[in-house]
Amino acid sequence: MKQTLTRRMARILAAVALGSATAVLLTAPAKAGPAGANGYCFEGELCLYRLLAGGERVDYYIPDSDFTDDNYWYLSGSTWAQSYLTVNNTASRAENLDLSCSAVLWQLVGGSGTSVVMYPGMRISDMANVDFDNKASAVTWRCP
Ligand SMILES: [Ca+2]
Ligand SMILES: [Ca+2]
Repeated sequence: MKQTLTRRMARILAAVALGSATAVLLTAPAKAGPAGANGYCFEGELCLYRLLAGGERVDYYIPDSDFTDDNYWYLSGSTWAQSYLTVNNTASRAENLDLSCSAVLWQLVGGSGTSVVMYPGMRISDMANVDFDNKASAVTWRCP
């Protein structure tokens, strides 16, 4: 329970940090990518993949209502670098590496339309199996 609350607080703090960062960056060039994304997929994150095997990926730790301003990361040598490829409507594989919260993928920007609930630790090796290939446009989280 404590861990869950701590995690939820971390999400809230990250969202607040994102809000202030956005305000500061209003006059600067937009930097594509969800808050905290770096191409590395760690516990607590939702990892989306563009292809069924290998290829580009992107990691989400907090809610993101719009994938159109998020870019994938690709393996450059031994490190992940930002790709020009946009996440919106292109993800074909997904892993929820959060072991206590469910990630909900949404068909439409803003978090509406059809959705797919990814329970803690759940992996979908082919989003076509749940009729969601190249559809994801937003993510929210449900924590116990
Ligand atoms: Ca976004
Ligand atoms: Ca979509």
